[in-house]
Amino acid sequence: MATAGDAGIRLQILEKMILSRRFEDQITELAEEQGRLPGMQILATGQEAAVAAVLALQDDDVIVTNHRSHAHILARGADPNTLMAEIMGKESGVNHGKSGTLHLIVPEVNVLMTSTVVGAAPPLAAGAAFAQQYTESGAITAVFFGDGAAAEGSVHEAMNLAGVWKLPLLFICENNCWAGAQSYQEHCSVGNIASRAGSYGMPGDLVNGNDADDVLKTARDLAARCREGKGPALMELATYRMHGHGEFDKQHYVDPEELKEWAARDPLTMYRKRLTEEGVATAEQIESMEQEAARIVEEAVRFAEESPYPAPEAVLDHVWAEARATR
Ligand SMILES: Cc1ncc(C[n+]2csc(CCOP(=O)(O)OP(=O)(O)O)c2C)c(N)n1
Repeated sequence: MATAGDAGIRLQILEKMILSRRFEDQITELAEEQGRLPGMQILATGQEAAVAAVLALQDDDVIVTNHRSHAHILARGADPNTLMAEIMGKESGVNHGKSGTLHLIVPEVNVLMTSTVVGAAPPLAAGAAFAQQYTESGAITAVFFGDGAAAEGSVHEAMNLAGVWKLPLLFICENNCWAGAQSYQEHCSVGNIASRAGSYGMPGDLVNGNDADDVLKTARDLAARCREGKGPALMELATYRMHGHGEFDKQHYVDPEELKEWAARDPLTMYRKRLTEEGVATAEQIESMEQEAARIVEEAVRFAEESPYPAPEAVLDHVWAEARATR
């Protein structure tokens, strides 16, 4: 569990959780105002404790993630202005307005890929981890994916190969109980996904995915193991998706009691309370984090709204990698 020496990182986790919630609440507001936000928005509201897994990593580690990625990317330290501009499809966005929210790439902070192609991230992450192993870089890769993705063949292939080659790859399954409109029980044959790890020769830990301290501890332990050359590991965060699949989805298929139960275990409320009770953060400190997050998000929206859309003639720019001569 967290120790007295962890105060600094726990404050950073809380700060990033607050920023992520504010950022996504803003997206929810914009999505409801017709015309201010193009395309589909998929949010990680309720899953913010995953931020602790990102902060357990080193700066040179790589992350690969799926369509529910804003919290991961903000925790990694990406610029909220260019992230919001990308989500709004603007030229000043991290990918020049070409990716939108679903396929973000932020190489400056080692976010190799975000993809909504379900199950696409783990095989690519295995490639990144292989490169790290081959070049003896000492870095590792962490890949985030959902419980729905855990049922895809590509994820099992990536786990098998990572196990065989002992890749420095940390698999992080955010089991938020839903895949689109399908519940976990409807698409998964086992009680928990972590138990599958043994089939691929790696450890698998199931953690309370709404408890940032549990997430931090397990991510630190498993990342250290990957870094020591002991091969991959899997952690499953038992959490819940508080919004629909996208902002268009009003969750008519979800039992309101279930939503209420999970709302009572809101990771942000719990962490704020715990850090205050333990004397790690004062109420004033938390209030100032909230104000700072509101200021950052307001500035990001202003920056994005004032930025132009990409010119029509630039439609093919930045879409393909430039060919590089290798010899
Ligand atoms: C290969 C593929 N199949 C189906 C879809 C449609 N789809 C998009 S997200 C999603 C659900 C994914 O669920 P999960 O992996 O649990 O992630 P979550 O959205 O719950 O975070 C589906 C079926 C897709 N994008 N790609």
